[in-house]
Amino acid sequence: MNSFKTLRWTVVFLALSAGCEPGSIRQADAPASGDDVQSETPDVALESPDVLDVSTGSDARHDVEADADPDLDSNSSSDSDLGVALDPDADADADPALDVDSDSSADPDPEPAPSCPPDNQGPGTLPNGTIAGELSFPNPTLRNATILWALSGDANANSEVSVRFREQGASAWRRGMDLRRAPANSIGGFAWTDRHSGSLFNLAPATRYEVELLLVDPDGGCALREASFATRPVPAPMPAAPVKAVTPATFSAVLASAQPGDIVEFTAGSYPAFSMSRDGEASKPIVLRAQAGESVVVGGDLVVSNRKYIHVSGFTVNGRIRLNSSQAMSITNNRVNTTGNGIDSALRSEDNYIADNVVIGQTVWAESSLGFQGNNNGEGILVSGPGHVVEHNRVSGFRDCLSTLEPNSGGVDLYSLDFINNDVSNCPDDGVEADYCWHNCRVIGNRFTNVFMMASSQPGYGGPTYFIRNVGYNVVGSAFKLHNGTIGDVLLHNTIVKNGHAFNVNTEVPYARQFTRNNVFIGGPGNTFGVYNSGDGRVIWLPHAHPSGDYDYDGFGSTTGTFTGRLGTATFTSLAELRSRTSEKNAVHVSLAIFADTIAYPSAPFPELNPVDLRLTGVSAAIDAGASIANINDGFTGAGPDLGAHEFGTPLPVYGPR
Ligand SMILES: [Ca+2]
Ligand SMILES: [Ca+2]
Ligand SMILES: [Ca+2]
Ligand SMILES: [Ca+2]
Repeated sequence: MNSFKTLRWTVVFLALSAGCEPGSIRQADAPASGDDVQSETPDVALESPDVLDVSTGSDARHDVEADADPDLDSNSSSDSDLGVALDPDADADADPALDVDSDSSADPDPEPAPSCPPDNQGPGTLPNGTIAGELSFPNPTLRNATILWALSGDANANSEVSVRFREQGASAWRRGMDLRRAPANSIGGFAWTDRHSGSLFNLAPATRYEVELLLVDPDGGCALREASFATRPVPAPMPAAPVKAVTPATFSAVLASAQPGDIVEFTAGSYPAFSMSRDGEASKPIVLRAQAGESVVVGGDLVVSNRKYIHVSGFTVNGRIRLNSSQAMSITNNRVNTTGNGIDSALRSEDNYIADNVVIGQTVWAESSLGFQGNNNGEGILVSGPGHVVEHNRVSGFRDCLSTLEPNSGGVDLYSLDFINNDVSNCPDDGVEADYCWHNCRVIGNRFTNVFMMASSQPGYGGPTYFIRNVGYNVVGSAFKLHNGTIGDVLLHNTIVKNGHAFNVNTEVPYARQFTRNNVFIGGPGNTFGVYNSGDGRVIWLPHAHPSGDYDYDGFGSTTGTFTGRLGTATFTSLAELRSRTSEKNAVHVSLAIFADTIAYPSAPFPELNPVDLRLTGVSAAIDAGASIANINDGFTGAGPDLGAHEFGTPLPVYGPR
């Protein structure tokens, strides 16, 4: 079978059983957090950092070969992986090259199941040992699944959970990304308990998966759990559903008597704002759709609040689509032109699917629009509650183009949320405001162009909050707004080209337990825009990064020609100093030349710039310089994963509507 995988699992197992830590484990102590959590916390003006000793940038690009991946899970198996479309139908479970002859009857079990070490069986002893608690999989989405595993003990937060999974009925297992340890803590009065948590990525919809999890604490405490969960299907009408055509004269009466399973097909014309009063059922949604190819315009809000199992597709809505307190809705292929919010789900909703819409607001990308107090308004797509999937939408012209809802406005249960492959532009506060995320918010494969903050996590409640394979071009403030004492953000394979500092966070409230790998951050000369200064082109400006953060394998550059910055208390003026003084032991120095296209530095962020293609050229410091991460970059080519959002040779994702 897959000897590589067996070896990896065994090595991890042995390392854990020997009390060695295969990964970078940090102490748990998160900072005491301020209580400044509030709705739309104003952004402090980007400070002018103390002047660092800026050396002449003398760093040659480092030797890529020196970055041979030390991870235990380095291989190049063909697992279907996140955002790498090399071989989308392949996974390790079906890899013929690795399976040849390995399943002969003479073989013992080719993939020994994980088990607890002989000297570490069962619960540990408090305070530092671990006692495993309840395991759950809340609100699986179409393609990703959340794992929550409660625990007690482990006061030193060094227990680890490794994961393997497979489709039910498949013979071989795949490795998942290790869960993230979220120590008990609180921010702004919101408290959470000790847990391991994480996601399985890039699953198939409507599929049941088996999972095995092994928790090992070197202080004592081991638990092995097996479980299963099923992903949700892509919403679809009932087979052989009756189709009821309506006109502006008849639609109201038809909607009022609609039955579960009905397809109400709106013929061409102008319709007034309306509100739906009937519910569908799980296998019998009520489908409201525009006749194919016809212009069906709703002259105001289309309201499906307090409803279940309603599909809304193909409309032009001159107003909002409102779905407060809704469940299992499908909002697809609509065009929303709005002066306020776009697709608006205030109050707790659950398991909604919002895809392939074009959502256009009135906010202009201009210097005077920047920030919370800028001349901007509206949220393009706003969600509250768990399990929502927001994918392949095109959203432009809002204060926050994609957003969760703040707790003081009714935001609650913000977990298991997917924001995937959206095309987002002209957002003078946040491209995506993933604030107050409880855990497992997943911002994956989006394209952000012309944004003040690309992605806000203000705060994350322990995480993980995943930001994976996003691209940001013409970011003015910060790519990642890690404010309000956020804890547990996971930044993997993002590519950022921004004005000013490359990777910066402008708050004096420490941010803790961040985990970064394989990102590209490129900045350059900055300036003052409105009341904000974008920074003077340091490659890292994270002076309040808590020591629990784990930053490594990232690529940095600045068109200033210097390589300076600060990570926590450590300052540096060269790549060598960055590597020697911080956790970025495997950082590389990159520049705009890593991209295949000629990418202009966004020196003048206004007016809006066009999206760019940030795929790599074949030879650069970014190629093969990344760390291997199971279920994230398994399908890489060459000697290792490439830095940034796109493995070399892969097509661009479809950003926006399909
Ligand atoms: Ca422990
Ligand atoms: Ca918002
Ligand atoms: Ca915001
Ligand atoms: Ca590679």
